[in-house]
Amino acid sequence: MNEVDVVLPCLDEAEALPWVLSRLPEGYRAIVVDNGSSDGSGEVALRHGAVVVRETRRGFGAAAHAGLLAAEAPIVAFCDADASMDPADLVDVVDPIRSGRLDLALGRRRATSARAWPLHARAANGALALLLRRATGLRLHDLGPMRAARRADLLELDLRDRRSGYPLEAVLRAHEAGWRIGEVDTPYSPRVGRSKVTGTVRGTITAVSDMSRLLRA
Ligand SMILES: Nc1nc2c(ncn2[C@@H]2O[C@H](COP(=O)(O)OP(=O)(O)O)[C@@H](O)[C@H]2O)c(=O)[nH]1
Ligand SMILES: [Mg+2]
Repeated sequence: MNEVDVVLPCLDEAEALPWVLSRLPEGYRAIVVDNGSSDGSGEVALRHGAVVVRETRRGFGAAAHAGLLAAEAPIVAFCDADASMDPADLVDVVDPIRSGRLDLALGRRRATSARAWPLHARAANGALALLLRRATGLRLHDLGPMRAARRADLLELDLRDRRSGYPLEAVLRAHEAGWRIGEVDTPYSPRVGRSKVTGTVRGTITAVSDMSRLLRA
């Protein structure tokens, strides 16, 4: 069996997928969760060797969670499918889980160019990370999508958010459950194709409101 299953939420990423799927480390299996793409992403993913899960309910969390439910490996990692992050870097994120040093490892995005991370998205993310630090005392700087944990642990968190709050809810619930949580620096580059979340004003507002609601609760 593979040691790591990698969940890749995907909404219209046909252009990015061939590179993304070529970058998976040895022993890692890709699970692309196609969330109603209209650009043939699912077929591209199949052609490039990924397991494809179709999730009809829209939303980043719906896709991420469907991927988790489909995973079978002892460790599950998450990564975007837009080529903004390199799946090869997952090795560094998975390492503290393999060694048992952490229960949840988060990739802290480090922009490789100014274009990688739009200013409004970076500011919103920074503000949410500050609120998260205040709420939990955790020394975290990013609510990025690249992460890893043991599959059985993740299932036990029983996450409910199915939109943009999913990554934050995971950190909050993990903290409540007493998990050891830490960050690993990961390069962040300009995506291929058009952004669905923070590249748009509407997507950013949804993300910030989903996340603020969780922090208030
Ligand atoms: N399945 C699914 N994936 C999504 C959805 N929205 C975004 N994604 C994927 O989640 C990842 C992050 O989205 P992206 O548009 O890059 O957001 P950004 O990084 O904030 O600009 C990409 O792999 C998208 O294809 C969605 O509603 N459903
Ligand atoms: Mg992106």
